[in-house]
Amino acid sequence: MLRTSFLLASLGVVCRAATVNYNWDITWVNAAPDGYSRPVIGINGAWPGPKIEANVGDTINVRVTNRLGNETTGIHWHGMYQTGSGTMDGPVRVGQCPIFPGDNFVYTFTANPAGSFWYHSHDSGQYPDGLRGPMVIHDPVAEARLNFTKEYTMTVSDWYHQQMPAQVHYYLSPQNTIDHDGAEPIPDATLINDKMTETFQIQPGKRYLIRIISMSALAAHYVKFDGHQMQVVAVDGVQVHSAPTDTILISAAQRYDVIITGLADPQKKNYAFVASFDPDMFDYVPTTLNMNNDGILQYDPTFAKPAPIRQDTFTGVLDDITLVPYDNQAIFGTPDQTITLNAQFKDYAVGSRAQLGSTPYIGQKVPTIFTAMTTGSDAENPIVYGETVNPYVLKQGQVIQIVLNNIDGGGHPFHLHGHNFQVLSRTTTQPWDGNTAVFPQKPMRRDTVKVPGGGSIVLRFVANNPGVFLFHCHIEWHVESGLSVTFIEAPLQLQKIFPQGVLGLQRGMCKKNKVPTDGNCAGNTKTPLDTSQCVQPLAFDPNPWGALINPPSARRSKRRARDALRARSPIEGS
Ligand SMILES: *[C@@H]1O[C@H](CO)[C@@H](O)[C@H](O)[C@H]1NC(C)=O
Ligand SMILES: *[C@@H]1O[C@H](CO)[C@@H](O)[C@H](O)[C@H]1NC(C)=O
Ligand SMILES: [Cu+2]
Repeated sequence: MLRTSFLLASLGVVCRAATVNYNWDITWVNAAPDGYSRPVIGINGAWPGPKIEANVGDTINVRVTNRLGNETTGIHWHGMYQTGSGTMDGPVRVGQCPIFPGDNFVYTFTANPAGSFWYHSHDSGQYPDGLRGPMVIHDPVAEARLNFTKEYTMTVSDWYHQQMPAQVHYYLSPQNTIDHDGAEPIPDATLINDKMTETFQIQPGKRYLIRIISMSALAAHYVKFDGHQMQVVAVDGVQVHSAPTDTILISAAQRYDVIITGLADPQKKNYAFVASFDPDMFDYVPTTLNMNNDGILQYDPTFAKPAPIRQDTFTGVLDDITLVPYDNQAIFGTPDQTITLNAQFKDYAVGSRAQLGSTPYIGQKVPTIFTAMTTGSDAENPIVYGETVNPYVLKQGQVIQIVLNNIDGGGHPFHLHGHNFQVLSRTTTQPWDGNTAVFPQKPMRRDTVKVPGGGSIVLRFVANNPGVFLFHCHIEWHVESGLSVTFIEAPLQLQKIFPQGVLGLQRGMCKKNKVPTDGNCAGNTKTPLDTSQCVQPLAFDPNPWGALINPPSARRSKRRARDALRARSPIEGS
């Protein structure tokens, strides 16, 4: 209560905060969004799941009961800061133990910041099986300024016919290395709002806010509205000075809030819009794959249906790095700590794996946040977390700079939990050259940024949010193959601010399911620096899921430049 009022005061919000409650049973249901019926993970017997809506500063409670019977779960509230509520962030084995079948857990967190977000399972590559949905946190002041008549939510996603457990099993297997050079399964459809044709009602001269939210597992989408320019007003919950564009390219987990204005004279026509797959990450483009999902801006149902937008290449695509935040926040000063990360894929006997830190990410026996909470002053020593979680300890209040070089040929969207970050530089063909003179003075901020194939990105943020936060590629396949590192942010402060009651609840749930919650990565409370019993690097589970249903036939990989780049010598870390 005290914490909430303090937060509201610091946000300058005058209206009183409400509590928004959701009660979710996570269940299997059948759905056929593209005409192909399959089991999907629904909420309260329905799919797609509900949209979460609240005002900034509200308390959101979501009681999640796992009624799947045969899978664990855990839900991440993508983009929420989770200040002082670290075990509510959701990633399993990082911020909590899994919610086992039959168990329930109440996520309680403050709706902060405002903007367009989404929720999704953060357990075992599960969200592409349907457990994801939009989340909108309203800021009445910002929305009044934008002066729109109505808002629409527009989720874009890729969709698979096969279930994730079998696909992840195949993707990580040596067979996939042989068949496809470790390539990702190609989706079967692209969805807008979890269906094939979405219609937005539009009136001449009126302004509409469209919250474009990518819930993709793999593919980025080009989004374009025929005859209507977009004004980009926010990215990933960060308001920006309005910027016009004809086309956006939205990667997995990113969000763009755009204003479109109804034409004064629509000339007795309705207008098409499209979400079109960017094939960058596709091993090949199947001839049967419909790359487009067509929507309609409808002025009048009696006007003719528009011809769909069909483009092989999209031009006039917004470069997000040119955006300027509405609050004009200045570039954070000289970094106190620079973390250099190289994103790369390697083939092992068990199959292809990815790594961002010193090893492919593999979760430890003790969820990382519990190690941070229970190892006293040793929590500041990265050793206690286990090498396989790629732990980086951040000091309270320091300016952290991330330099990420992408050794892979594909573009990857990197996401930081618990923060948004300033984006200072992006190169498309080479590692960062160290030139800080080109950094913008009021850099764009967001929480998920695309790093081009073979290129680099430089980010800064302030370690002002004690907690345990993942930094990872948001392509779900790459999460499973290990493209993650863990930031343990101000662990001693975390130990002080974290509510013991909440910790107790979590502990109870873990203990019941025999997940240790105390001590180092192996649950060693006596000698936390002894990590010999922890999961060691390259301890891959070669068979994380069951057998594959209908394995894709072997075909020659048409892998792009990735092979060539992989052969290139790795860039030295700092
Ligand atoms: C769990 O059960 C559902 C519903 O019967 C099924 O479709 C799914 O494949 C099962 N998952 C696993 C991992 O066995
Ligand atoms: C708000 O938008 C409407 C168009 O929908 C416009 O007519 C009006 O002038 C705008 N108001 C302000 C204060 O900008
Ligand atoms: Cu990736």
